[in-house]
Amino acid sequence: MKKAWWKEAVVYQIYPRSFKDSNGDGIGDLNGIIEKLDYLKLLGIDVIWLSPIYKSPNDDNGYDISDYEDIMDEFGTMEDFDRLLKEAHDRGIKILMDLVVNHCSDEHKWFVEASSSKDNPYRDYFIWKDGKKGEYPNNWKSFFGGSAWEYHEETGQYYLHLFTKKQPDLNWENENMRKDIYKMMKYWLDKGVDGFRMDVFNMYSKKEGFPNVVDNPNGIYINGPKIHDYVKEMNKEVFSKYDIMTVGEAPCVPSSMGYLYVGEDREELNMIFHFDLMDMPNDSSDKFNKIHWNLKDVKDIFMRWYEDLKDRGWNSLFMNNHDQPRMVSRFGNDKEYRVQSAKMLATLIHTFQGTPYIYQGEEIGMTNAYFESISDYRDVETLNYYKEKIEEGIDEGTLIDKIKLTSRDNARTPVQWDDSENAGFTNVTPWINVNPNYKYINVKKALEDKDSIFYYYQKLINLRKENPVIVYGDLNLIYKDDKNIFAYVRKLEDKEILVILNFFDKEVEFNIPKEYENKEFNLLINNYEIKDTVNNKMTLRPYEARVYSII
Ligand code: ISL
Ligand code: CA
Repeated sequence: MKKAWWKEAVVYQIYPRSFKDSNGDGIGDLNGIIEKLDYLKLLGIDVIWLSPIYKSPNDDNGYDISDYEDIMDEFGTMEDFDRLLKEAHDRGIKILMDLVVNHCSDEHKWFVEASSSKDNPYRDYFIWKDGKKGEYPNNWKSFFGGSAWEYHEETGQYYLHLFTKKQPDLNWENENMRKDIYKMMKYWLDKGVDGFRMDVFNMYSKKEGFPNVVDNPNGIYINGPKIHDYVKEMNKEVFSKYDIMTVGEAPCVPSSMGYLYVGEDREELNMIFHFDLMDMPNDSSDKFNKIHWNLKDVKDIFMRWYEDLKDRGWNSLFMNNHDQPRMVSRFGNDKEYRVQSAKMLATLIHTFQGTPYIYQGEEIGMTNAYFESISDYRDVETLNYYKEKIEEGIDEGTLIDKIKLTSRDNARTPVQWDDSENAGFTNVTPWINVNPNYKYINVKKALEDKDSIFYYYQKLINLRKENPVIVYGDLNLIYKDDKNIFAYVRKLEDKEILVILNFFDKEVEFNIPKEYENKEFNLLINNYEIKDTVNNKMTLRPYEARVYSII
């Protein structure tokens, strides 16, 4: 397995709006991030992925960019950014920028030009179509509700927007547009940023003729016909000229297709985020449906991606981000066993093969917000969904029950720094409410408790640094069909590590596999106090995680 710094790194995602407010306007900002760099250094992470910080009217919290080379007013100035980059680099922390170029904002100068007349030179930077006898050009749906086409009165055509109507899709067929994007990317790389997380990159290519979607959009506007040409071109024009890290956000990519994007000989990306785990159960009809999962599917997904990329590509590992419910609430137990289950899940992410991603607040076991009133929600996806369903006649209680579990705002409440008012995030009313549990879940408390989730993450991150087997070792699943336990052995040359995870709130027996019965086991990390020495049979407590090196 080829070595690379981005395989050995641990990434920490910051959603700046909710991280730390430094100037008392209720919105997190760049100076707030600078204040907390020492905290991140203490945690031990290597890379920060910054969700978008560019100029934006914030229809989708910065994922609608009106100027790619300027900073959002609420977040600060370019001088603040330059200082952030320097302060991070001084601490040995790299910075990944969010590259959102499937679409921009309708307030971007390109779109303002493009919509001024049909023969404006920028017209073709976007996707315009005539209506079909007063109907939409085709049946494509926006991810955030309704048609993906918006009628533009003044010029009498529709433009495409796969997300909100304030996020018009860029036309990747247009070579000038692509060149402008590459130029912008170089602007950031020349400043010294260390790579990109690429927002829905696998939607850049749209199928010629814009056919109706029949079953699903795969091959039409997701993983479209020219997607590999575009990524390869971007790699040649930009990535290949720098020592950087690239990770593409890739909804609807099956593991069998993963290699095509991240194959080491493909000259495309370093890794992608697949959504097999996040999309469980695969109900594309309504993403607000209750989230069910079983351990067998979880294991299958992890193993499928491991096997399909083995020795030829690299995985990313995550169980939540700014678009998903909190991982301890979804896959663990955010009540009685919050601490144990948060540590157990972290053990999986940090000992499987791939690059681990931590989403802000995860390291202290932050939970879903479970807001009860629609007035507490801010996310455009949630609000559009609510409006649409109320219009369809669905009752409010039913809707809130679904939204409470799945809304993206569950992950977007402010980071809980201490137990003072507003959790030490701000000294005014924050843009979104703080989770009321900040009184007992907060960074200050975590730092004072040697058994906290925080220190467990710190230890996991250290273990990864000290044991190359955790990064590069092969992986063998054991007890594949066990319904309660996820266990595997990692092996690199003569080093072997055994990971045992009880995924549920019941005690369960674990037998050391026959071939290891006579070996010695040396405990590397666990989320309970273990007093007994290892016997061939052990009882795992609720959500217990153990990692042993095998001697
Ligand atoms: O968030 C989702 C489901 O709730 C996903 O479908 C999400 O919309 C998809 O993964 C794309 O996400 C990315 O692009 C969006 C932006 O709203 C998300 O925050 C971003 O991560 C449009 O830029
Ligand atoms: Ca602020």
